[in-house]
Amino acid sequence: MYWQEDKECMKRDELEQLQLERLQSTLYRVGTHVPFYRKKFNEMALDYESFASLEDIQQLPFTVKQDLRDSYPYGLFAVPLREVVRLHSSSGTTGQATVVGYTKNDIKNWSDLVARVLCGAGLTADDVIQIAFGYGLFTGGFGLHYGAERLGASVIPISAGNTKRQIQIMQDFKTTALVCTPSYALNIADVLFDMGVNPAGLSLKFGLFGAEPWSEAMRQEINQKLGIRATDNYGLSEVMGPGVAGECSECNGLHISEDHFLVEILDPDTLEPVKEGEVGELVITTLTKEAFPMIRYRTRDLTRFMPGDCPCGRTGKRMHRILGRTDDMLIIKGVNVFPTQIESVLFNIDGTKPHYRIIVERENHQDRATVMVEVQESLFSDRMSQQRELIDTIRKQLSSELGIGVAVKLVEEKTLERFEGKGKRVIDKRKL
Ligand code: DLL
Repeated sequence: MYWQEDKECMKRDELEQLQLERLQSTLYRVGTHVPFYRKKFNEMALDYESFASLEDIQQLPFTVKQDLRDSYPYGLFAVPLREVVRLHSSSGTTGQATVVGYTKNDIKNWSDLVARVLCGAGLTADDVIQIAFGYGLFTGGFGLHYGAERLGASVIPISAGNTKRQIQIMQDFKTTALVCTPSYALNIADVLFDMGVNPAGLSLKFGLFGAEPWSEAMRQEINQKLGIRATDNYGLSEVMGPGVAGECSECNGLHISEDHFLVEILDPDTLEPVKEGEVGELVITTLTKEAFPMIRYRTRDLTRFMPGDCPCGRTGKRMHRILGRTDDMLIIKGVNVFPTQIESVLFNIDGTKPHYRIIVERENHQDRATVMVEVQESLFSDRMSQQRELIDTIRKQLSSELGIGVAVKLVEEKTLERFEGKGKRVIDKRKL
């Protein structure tokens, strides 16, 4: 049930003591080995050696994506390259790519932390895990792979894409757990249906999905279509990759591996901690990373801490599934809108399919948002009035959820592009 019970179920005071010790050694590591942090600490006349409490973290400077770009490729590494055994890179869809590195020990910790997530979701050495994340510079494939091997499961390193083959392998190899993005899981479920494969005939029991935001409604859709229990797991290359946090089988928030990551939730404007339980930006400080330690990395991901204890017995803080990113947040007609809000509404309306796009344009200084959503084939051959009724229902529900009016366009099934990795559902054509 636990991968490392002694760490996952630590008493709070013991955990905080461990965090403090690890924070002190991380600060020493970066203060002596990373010129970027040394300079910052000097400029602030920061005496990190006198750090006596975790609260002192609030004195520390932040690190942002641009700092990683400015230090490209190896400027933020805290060890010489000969100690680095692995390099990964984030794709850099916006701007220059960034590079992250791992020592042997980092890889060991990473494997353990991913094994924790897998174990928490209910997987054991008896499982056959199909890893349909891209293998390569993206941390998803290799990260999950090493964790799954660490667990002792049988790993199928199929990588992303070639969906029909995924299904063939799933049938032949009797895959019990599918690991990929939630978008790709939906894509696989649709192809399964098109191929006439009954999911009940598969051995699939678990789905471990992450790497992009998804809604509770999308989870239900995937669970039902694939006949599995899907759990969410979170991570980012800058602080490690997958394995930072994951849901256990209670599906009641993501358990954060706090013995390796110090997490804060801050108001993205004031950079002060939010009030208890409020939504804010997740900021992460690594506590054990050797090659690439990060101090107060601003993830841009929005979440909140979940109240209460989890019946599973893990004691670390839990975070709510990611609600969106500060940079994914659309401001339409001055109102903040997250794509996952739109997704939740669409998934709960009969007749629509779980495939949509959000298009935002600006005309005569006015924002206009259009939601394109695929609908059941039968609706297109049906009376126009039925289509109009559906458009009306979607429009009303969206405007009550979002507080703004949006246009709705129904499109035929399979007209919108499908995803094999992270989905891209927002097209913002405004030149802001
Ligand atoms: O996506 C690491 C990962 C791989 C996590 C596989 C889980 C599974 P990056 O490519 O650096 O790393 O992207 C990190 O993806 O800041 C979030 O915005 C988003 N993200 C990751 N996991 C989740 C999740 C990997 N479970 C960025 N829910 C992060 C929502 C997620 N967003």
